[in-house]
Amino acid sequence: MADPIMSQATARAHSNIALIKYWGKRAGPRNLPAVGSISVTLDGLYTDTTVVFDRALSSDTAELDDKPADTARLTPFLDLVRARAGIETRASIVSTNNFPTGAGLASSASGFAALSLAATRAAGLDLEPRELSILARQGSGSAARSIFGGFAEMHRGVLDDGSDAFAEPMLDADDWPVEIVVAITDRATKSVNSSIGMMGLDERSDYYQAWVDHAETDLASMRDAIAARDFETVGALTEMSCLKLHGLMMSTRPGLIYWNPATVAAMLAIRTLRDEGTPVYFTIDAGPQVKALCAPGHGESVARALERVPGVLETRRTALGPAASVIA
Ligand code: 2P0
Repeated sequence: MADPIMSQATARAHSNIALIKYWGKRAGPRNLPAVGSISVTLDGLYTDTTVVFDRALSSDTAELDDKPADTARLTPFLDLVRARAGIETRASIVSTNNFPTGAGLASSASGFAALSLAATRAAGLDLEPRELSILARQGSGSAARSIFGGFAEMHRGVLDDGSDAFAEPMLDADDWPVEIVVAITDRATKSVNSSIGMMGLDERSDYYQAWVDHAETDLASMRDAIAARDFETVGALTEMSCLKLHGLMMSTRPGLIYWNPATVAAMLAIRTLRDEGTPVYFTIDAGPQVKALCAPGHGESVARALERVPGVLETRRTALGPAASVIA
């Protein structure tokens, strides 16, 4: 289309948490994952992003939570959208998270999913969810999953052009209303972001090939367990994928430790709750927060228990959330 003087759109995308984790990239320039992943999208954690393409701008600008943000990762991403729309106009991006940014709560997932939707709509494009997921992946691997609500699976794909590396919906949020409780143990931005943490793993970790080799088996088991609504198996696979991920991180030169003492205390508290009969399992991403996966109806009691764990600053309880959507 011809570049309009100004065009804008606002989108909301929800954060997601992987049950079967993504970590590591295939060779190539398009942010291709080395392994598939399976996630749940969260109702209570989201990013709202407004993109304005404005011919008065000489470069892209960005603001996150009312502060200027670096455009180094954003301009190449907007260039993908501009190329697709056949426009050259620069854009302003204004984004807000309703949760701490960069602290292991998947802000890049909700952020790049919201940006993908807002930027394409503002540029006059109306992409199918799969195309949007492929685009979002190029911003951040986990963002490909936040295009969808409920349970979603990200495919690693095999093609160099990334056209088969996208996420797909598995179950809607209402199909199986499991709950998530996030125990926040530190609000600071993490020291090693995920993209850097997972760079060059084949050279940096002796465990990496084993991680890649076992991914398909874990994904297949998780697919079956979700289809059967088998909470205990979903939970056990989730906890094991988390521990394998952190084993891989710790084995990476230089060893990456994202946990603090409260992280470990919360993990152990969740295991104690389980021993006492509460259906709950933990997972942890590239940060110190602990996410408790709770069977339907158990979120409140788990939140109360985690609030009593020394070092847990606060908890957030959330249901599963919807797909990314345009809100203005
Ligand atoms: C996941 N994480 O599956 C895993 C588990 C964190 C731990 O995906 O380089 O920000 O932008 O593709 O998506 C975080 O990594 O990395 C992530 P990039 P991303 O959720």
